Amino acid sequence: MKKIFTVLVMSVLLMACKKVQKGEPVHQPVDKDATEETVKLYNKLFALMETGTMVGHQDALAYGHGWYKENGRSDVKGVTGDYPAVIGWELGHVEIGAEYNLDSVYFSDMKQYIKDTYKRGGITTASWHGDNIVTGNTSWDCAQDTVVKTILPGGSNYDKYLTWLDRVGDFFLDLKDEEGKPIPVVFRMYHEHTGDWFWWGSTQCTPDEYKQLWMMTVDHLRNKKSVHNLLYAYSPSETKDEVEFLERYPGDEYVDIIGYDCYATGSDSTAVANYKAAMDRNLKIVTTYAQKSGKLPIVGETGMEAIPYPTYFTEAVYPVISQYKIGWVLFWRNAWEADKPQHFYAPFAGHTSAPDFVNFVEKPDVLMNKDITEE
Ligand code: BMA
Repeated sequence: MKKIFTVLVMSVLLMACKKVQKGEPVHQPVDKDATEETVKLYNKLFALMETGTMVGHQDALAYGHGWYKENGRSDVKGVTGDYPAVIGWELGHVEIGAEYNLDSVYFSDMKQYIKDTYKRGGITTASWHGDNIVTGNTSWDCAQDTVVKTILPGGSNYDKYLTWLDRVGDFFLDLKDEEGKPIPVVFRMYHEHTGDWFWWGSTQCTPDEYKQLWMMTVDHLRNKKSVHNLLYAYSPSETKDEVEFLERYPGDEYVDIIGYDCYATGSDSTAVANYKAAMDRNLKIVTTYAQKSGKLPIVGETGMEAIPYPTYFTEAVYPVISQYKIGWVLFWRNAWEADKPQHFYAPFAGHTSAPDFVNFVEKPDVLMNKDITEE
């Protein structure tokens, strides 16, 4: 409640500082026809950022460590008693018309989870590991490097790719609240593109081709498909400086939210020190550019696989993120698959890092679902 009050006060102050007319939003998404709820969400994100950083978790409601599809369950909730404020979803395979995504989450269930989240006052973000349209393999297939070129206007896969974008657009258009209004979502597409492991990555296309891919996607979704419930998030993997961060940036007219993906590799104090340094450097890059451009800074994806360092959250994450104003930090998924027992990034009940995670979410400037809703 205290946090909500602060959010309200900060929103009022923000409006006053910028001398806006009553009713005029301070922050306008790049889609000039964005729905009222989308504009509202964008402004809410800026206001919330003044009070703290929201906790996000990928696929939080669909499954977790050792379970799949249990109504109302979430590993984060099992540990802390509350849902994460931000929930991430993965659209991979929606483009080919599949019933479920590449991690076996049915799109029909995903739509319901997104509706539930919105009703609860939570925030939804979506990533998209779309298939390689040339080979029909996954997004990690980098066997040859002309995929993006074939997708761009004039390319051999251009028409087919538009049908893929249509399916992505249809998914977003289908997200409606109880009154039938479109639910606003943050679309974090073509992510980690400064790395070289996706078909849209740094060795697979030129900076210009990447920018064209991004702009073509936004233009198609908003102009041709009339999808107006999206905020667009740009999230490379970690970069060394602003020049690298912006090398493939499609421009301020095409991006609402900027962030980066950064993981801790290893399990000891050296791993933690390296991670903290990388997080600090990248937070500086995104918050500095966010200030200049008026965008919202976030951490698109992060985590330490299997959390072998029991105080990772309060020792590695919190001391760094608390130095900056950012919208959220999203921890990657807790795999349900039996063959991936070590693939988890948030604790589940009984894990050695669970008490530390509780301490983390109890910090006054770390926000969970209850901290951003009115109840
Ligand atoms: C990766 C891993 C994969 C998963 C993919 C898309 O980082 O978690 O197991 O399929 O993301 O969610």
